[in-house]
Amino acid sequence: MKKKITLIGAGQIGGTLAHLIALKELGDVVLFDVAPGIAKGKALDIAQSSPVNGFNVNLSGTNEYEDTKNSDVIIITAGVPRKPGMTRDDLLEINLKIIKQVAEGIKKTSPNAFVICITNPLDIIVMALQKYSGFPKNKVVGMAGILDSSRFIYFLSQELNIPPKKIRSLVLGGHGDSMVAILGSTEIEGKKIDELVKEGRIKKERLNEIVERTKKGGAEIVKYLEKGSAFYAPAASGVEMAESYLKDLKKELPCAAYLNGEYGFKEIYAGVPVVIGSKGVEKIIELNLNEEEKKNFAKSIKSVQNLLDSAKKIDPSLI
Ligand code: TXD
Repeated sequence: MKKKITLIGAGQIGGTLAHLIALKELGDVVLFDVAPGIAKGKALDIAQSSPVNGFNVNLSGTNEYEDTKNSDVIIITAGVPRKPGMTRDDLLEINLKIIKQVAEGIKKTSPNAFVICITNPLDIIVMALQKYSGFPKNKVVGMAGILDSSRFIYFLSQELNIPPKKIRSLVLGGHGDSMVAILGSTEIEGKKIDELVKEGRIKKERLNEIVERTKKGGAEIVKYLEKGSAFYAPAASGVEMAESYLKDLKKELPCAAYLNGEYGFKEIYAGVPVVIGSKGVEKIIELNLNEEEKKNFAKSIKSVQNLLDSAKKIDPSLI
């Protein structure tokens, strides 16, 4: 039985998600957008490439939730990007309203779906989505950590001239300037990064510069594009999560997941390593963080909490 994957938001990331999912033949794709022309146009355009790339999945576009019913996976990118002069709180207010609308739509039509949220400010929007939809907490997860970790690994691979696949690392915590690169778990060809520092292959100062560049990874792309934000790497990251669920791969992936005491925090979503399989978020992996990592992780959670407090002022039903 072919799987059904609904993409709520057919913009830059939504369109790229649809293309990648079609090329990997993960399932039939329904693109949903309040601007129906975008959804229908992108679905048809990608579908017309099927003879070239040989994939055999159906793609359609709509602005009716009825057309998305009984989806196995829903990936949400619906929202507005931050415009010049817009504060994070302005963006939060607008995207909270949008995600409430989306939650209403999907809970009526696909109550058993695995839901991957991408819309920013990610850590809060994914939390609001879970509350508004009432979906089980292990079936609602945020995409950010895979992207942040991928950016960090890419920068390290460029610096050390080593293929990205030979580098393992994790960037955890909130999806913002307070994100935490877990250097204690960073390995280059099986060697801990600290050993490379000791060997003089990379200076500590240079490593710290790469960590800072990762934190600003999204802003760097925005600066180049001028209009819009990153979408290829975010889409690739979302597809990895969807594939792990659909194929029960039980991959260990850094995602924004609901903490219920793990890492010492409760009732908050934050970027942590999780196992994603056919049951959704099947396990939260608790790493042995060193003292500095613990401190930075706690700081990152605090920044998420602060934004959550703003969200609760905007919509008291989130309390
Ligand atoms: O790592 C991450 N999580 C981030 C997330 C990485 C990059 C981008 N990040 C955020 O994803 C970004 O700040 C946005 O909040 C989302 C989507 O980014 P994208 O670049 O795809 O934005 P677009 O191109 O503006 O697309 C958003 C679409 C657009 O077509 C709107 O018409 C549609 O969302 N939209 C809606 N669809 C359905 N329902 C409603 N209510 C709605 N409102 C807008």
